[in-house]
Amino acid sequence: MKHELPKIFEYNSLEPFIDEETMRIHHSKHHQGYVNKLNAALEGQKELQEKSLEELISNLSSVPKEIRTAVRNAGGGTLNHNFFWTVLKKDSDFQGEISKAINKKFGSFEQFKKEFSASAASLFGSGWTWLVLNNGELEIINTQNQDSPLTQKMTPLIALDVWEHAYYLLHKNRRDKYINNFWNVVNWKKVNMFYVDAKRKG
Ligand code: MN3
Repeated sequence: MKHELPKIFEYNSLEPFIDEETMRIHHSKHHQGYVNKLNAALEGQKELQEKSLEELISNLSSVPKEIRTAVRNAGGGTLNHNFFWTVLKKDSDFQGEISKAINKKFGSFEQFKKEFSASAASLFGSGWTWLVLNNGELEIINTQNQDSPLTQKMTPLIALDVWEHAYYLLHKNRRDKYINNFWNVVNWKKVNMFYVDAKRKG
């Protein structure tokens, strides 16, 4: 089975916080590129093609060495973007169990945003900033390149793509402006769903 680029929301629906042109290129070129490279890497690998991408990325050591790096990069790139789009939405209020858990863990919503933003700003090179559930605890982590928290047995709840391609068209080198805007497009309803789900599974 081939992996496919998921259909997502209208490219202009996160304006003015994330612009239409960035969304178009990010989804239809960058994300599509990862999907294509993943399918190319899995060519002829019947058994691996049957597995879900989550399964592959959670167990990279079970992927044959010759294609492990390709699966890690292109598979991670595919999965990370699949996830990223689902936690983006305008006008979503900080809500639910996740809001209580964040307030408890970080002291306040403002403090959480401050720590997450600082983590994203400090990431050197290309990568992602995440809010994850790690052994039942909320944690902010960075991953390099297209590495996924799943590989480290952590469950992603929020993702922020801090590759330059995610903000350069609108903000040029100003990653801080992109990070500030991000807080206007977090889909808290979805994040809460992922949190409740992960908690239930333990
Ligand atoms: Mn990206």
